[in-house]
This record gives sequence, structure tokens and C-alpha cells, in this order.
Amino acid sequence: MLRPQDTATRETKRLDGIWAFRLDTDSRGRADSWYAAPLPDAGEMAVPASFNDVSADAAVRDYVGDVWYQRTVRVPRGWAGQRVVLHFESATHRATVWVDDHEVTSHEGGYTPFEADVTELVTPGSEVRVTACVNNSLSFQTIPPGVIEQTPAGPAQRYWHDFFNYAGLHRSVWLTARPQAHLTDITVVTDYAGTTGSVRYTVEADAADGLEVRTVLRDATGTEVATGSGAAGTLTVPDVTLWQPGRGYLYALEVRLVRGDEVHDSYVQTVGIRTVEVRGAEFLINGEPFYFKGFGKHEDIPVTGKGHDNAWMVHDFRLFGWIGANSFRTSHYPYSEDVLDHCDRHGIVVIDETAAVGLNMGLGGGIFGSQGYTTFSPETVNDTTQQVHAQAIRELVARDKNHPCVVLWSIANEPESDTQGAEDYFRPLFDVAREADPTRPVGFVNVMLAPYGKCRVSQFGDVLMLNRYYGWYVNTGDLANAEIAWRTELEGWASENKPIIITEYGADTLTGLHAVAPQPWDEEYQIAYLEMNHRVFDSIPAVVGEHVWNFADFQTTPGIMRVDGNKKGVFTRERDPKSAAFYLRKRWREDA
Ligand code: BDP
Repeated sequence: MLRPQDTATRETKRLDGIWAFRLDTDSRGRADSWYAAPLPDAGEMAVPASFNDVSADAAVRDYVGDVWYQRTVRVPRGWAGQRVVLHFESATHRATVWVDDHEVTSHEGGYTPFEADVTELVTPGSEVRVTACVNNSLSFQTIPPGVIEQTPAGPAQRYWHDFFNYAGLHRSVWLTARPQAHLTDITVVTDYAGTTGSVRYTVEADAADGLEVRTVLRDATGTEVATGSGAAGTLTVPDVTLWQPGRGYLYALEVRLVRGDEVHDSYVQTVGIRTVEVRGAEFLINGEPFYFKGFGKHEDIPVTGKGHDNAWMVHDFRLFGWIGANSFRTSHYPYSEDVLDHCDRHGIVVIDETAAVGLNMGLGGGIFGSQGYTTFSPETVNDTTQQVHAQAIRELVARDKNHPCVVLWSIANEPESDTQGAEDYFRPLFDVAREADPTRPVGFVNVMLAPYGKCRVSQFGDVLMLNRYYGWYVNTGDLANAEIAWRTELEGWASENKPIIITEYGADTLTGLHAVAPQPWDEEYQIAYLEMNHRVFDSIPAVVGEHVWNFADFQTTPGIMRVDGNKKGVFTRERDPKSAAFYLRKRWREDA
């Protein structure tokens, strides 16, 4: 699937703005055909946004079930003769969509795009009604998983990941026009030798009999550097400028479907020429050892929740520049495509993660403790879940494969990984990821409950990604013993001769809380905790990266260990720096 784009042959219309919106508390919407008329008793909702906090109503914030979105749109009159496509960048966690009275598509999974060709249902120049029924409930057969439990007060949604279950239309919705004969997919793989780069491409198209594929690669100044023809080929780039961390140089590959001089379709795919390789315990970008400095992040902002917002995005990455971070992980789900485009342009390195978080019944909301279920069993996380998870991996790779910023796939965060059930569940999923993308390393994020010597899943990964909270959840407040225990465990992992990225380490910190004798929750403790971790990392060469948990404070489910959310941010939720930000800036920036 190609992201909507305006080109010489394609046009787009964004459907962002105000939609009619309502909850479907009695699950009547489908039976009463709410899609077939103006949505009854509707309020208004902003798109893109999570609906939860926008409404200023606890019943909406905590609502579980179907919600309905609806708006009308006039199909541009110039689109006659084109294929008209309705494209959702995401609907969390699933949606069914109607155009007027016709159901056009359904999609499972809250963070990847889907679309429907609605040509036969629309008339250019006229209005149509677009209705989406979005559902946010989680079960053992969804990614991420959850369960709806029967409680004395009624059904209650439970889930085990440590972030609020924001839902809705989080990203742009588009109506687009493309030609009858059109490109459907483009894949690029890049390499270089000496000063010569190469771009291997494959192109897929629909209704393109008798048409030829032509490609033109242009550099950042728009100068043509290579041309090709055929649905697959390799372009050679003399005097290549590589895409590098911190220097996101991009070429533009224009792919055209032509007959003679007639251009039937055209699409522009950005290309960053770079290589990624794991060699022994090194992580190499363009043959050079790369050290990840940065954060685990969240898509999480006041009011808008997980809705994409360009101002907050640009600001977050300006703060990356300020603090000297070069990378982050899309913990714990695929982020907006605008984020990946931004990272391509700015040379920010990304570990790209699926929404497989919370597959661990030894853990709830980041905190150890049995959740009362067996993780892998026919009744809980089972074969069906595994298929949904496999599909989530395929959709992530299909969406993000051409982004040079993505250097590593993370197929899950902190699943149970010390049991036979875990081994059986994950082995095939690593194969799925490698089949979908043979060019990038694959890993998963290991939890402290499966320490060195106990984990049965890390054997499948190219890289070891570890989340550790020595000095926080264990050895709380005792950094001396935390340091000893942490170094001992890490030395064990280092003996496996794989690169180790510390994908999470962090301490909850209430901004403004200070002490001369550092204690958990104060700003001085956060710094002392980070310093301790850094002493450990710096003594172990196999450690090739440090991602502090978290970039910013974020919302979670309520809990006695959470005060208005998780406070492990180096910045507050409003992005004000805590003292640790100044400490990290000194560590990460050579000029600070
Ligand atoms: C880890 C999780 C992360 C949590 C974090 C924490 O990967 O999502 O927010 O711990 O407890 O378990 O802060």
C-alpha cells in the first residue's frame, strides 16, 4: 500500500477536522444502521485525536466498546474517470467503514493503515457520507492483548501495558484519486561500495497491462542521477551522499507507469542510501559502529492523547537535538508515518516496534506481580493471537520498509520469554519478520523477569534489547547494590557476543522534588540513577546503546505506583526539562 500523495497523476483530500461522534453504549449502531443516515444524537470530535480526553467526561475517557465517527465529503469534480480511494492511516484498535449505505472495509490493529477503493460508490462533484465504527476493546486475541472481566459493577476492560488505552482516529483520513492503471507498491533496498551507491527497486502495479515502468532518481537538489526501466532494477549512484545518523540525506525515486510518452501514474518514493549490519557485538550503520543515545517514547500529549500533532512532533525532535539524542524506539506500537518521514529527513535513527506489549502475566502496568492468568495457553495468548501478531509484523514492515531511519525491528516488548510456550510462540514470528524484510536485523525487548541465563527467546534475535530497572523496581533506592547486580547480569549477556541495546532504564521523578540526600522520586535520584547505569554501560563494550525510559511523562491506567501517569520522563508531559535533561545533555552532546 502506498501512502497518499499528490503527484502529476494523483490527488489527495485530507478529511481531518471535526466529525460527528458518539458512543454506542448499548451496541445498537450496527443493528440500527447508524451509517445509513446522519448519526443520531451525535456530538463533535476532532480528527486526528484520541476521543478520551477531548470530551472532558469520565464516561467517555474510560469508555470501552464501539464509537461512531461520521462526516460528509464532496468528491472533487475533477476526479471523474479516476479510482477514488478512502484511506485511514490508523483506527485504534479496529474499525469498520461505510460509504453511504455500503460497508467498504474493516481492519484489525490500531496503528497501521488500511484503505478501500470506493470508486463505484461515489460521483465526482457530489457528496458522500463516510462513517467509521471504531472499537477499542482488547482481548487475548488482539495485539496488544487485554481481557474484559465481569465485575460486580459490570464488565471492565483490563490490560497489562503501562500506558492509557487511548483510542479513536489518531491519524489522518484521506480521500484520494489515482489512475485506473496505478502503482500499488514500491520496495527499495540500498547499498554502496566506495563512492558508488546502489538503489535496488521492485515495483508492483494494478491494471497496468501493456504499460512500462520507468524510474528516475534525483538528488536533494533535484538533479537527475540515474534512470531505469522495468518493474525491478538497480540504479547506480556515482559520488553517493549517504544517509547518516544526524544527516538525513534523501534522494527521490520517481516511479512512472508509461506507454511511450504518456504517463499513466507517477509516485515519488524518498530514498536514503545506507547500510545496516550486525557484526559480532557491533551495530554498524554504513560500516561504522553506531551507539544509540536517546529514549523510549510514547505518542502521548495533553488533550489529544495519541492523536498525531505536527507541532508537538517537531518540538519533540528539537528537544532531541538540544539534548543530543540520536535515536528512539517506537515503544510500544508503530508511530505516525509523519514521524518516520521526519526522522528520515533529520537522520534520527529508529527502532520500530509492533503493538505486541503486555503478553506477560507476570507483569501489570510495568510492575511485577502475577496477573492471575497463564500467558500462553489455548484460552489466553494462543495460535489465533500468534496469527494476529504475525499480521501486525507484516503490516509494520510493509508500511515502514522504505524508511532509511528504521534500522531494527522490535517484534514485542517485554513478553514472557522464559518458558517453552514463549519459545514456541516466538520462533515462527522471527521467521515472519525476516521473510518480510531480509535486510534489517530483528529483535524483541527482554524483561527483567527473564534475566541472563533464563531467557529462551533472545536466541532468535540479532540484537539483545534489555529493559532493566536496577535501582528502581529492584534495589529500590540502593544504587550501590543495584550497580553490582546490574553489572553482573550484563556481563552474562555480553558473553553472547551480540550487540546489546539498553532499551529501557529509568526512575519515576516528580518534577520540582529535590533533596541533598537523593531518594527515589526526586530529581537528584533520577540523575544518580542514570549515572550509575552509565558507569555500568561504559564498562561493557557490547553495550551499543542507551534509551532512557522515558522521553516524557505519560498517561497510564490508574495505580498506586502511578501519579497522574508514569513519571519516568526526562521531560514532563508538557516537555519541560527535569534536572536529568541537563545531565544527559552533558553526556550526549560533545559540545555541551
Ligand atoms: C516496562 C515497560 C514500560 C513501562 C516501564 C515502567 O516496558 O512500558 O512503562 O516498564 O514501569 O515494564 O515504567
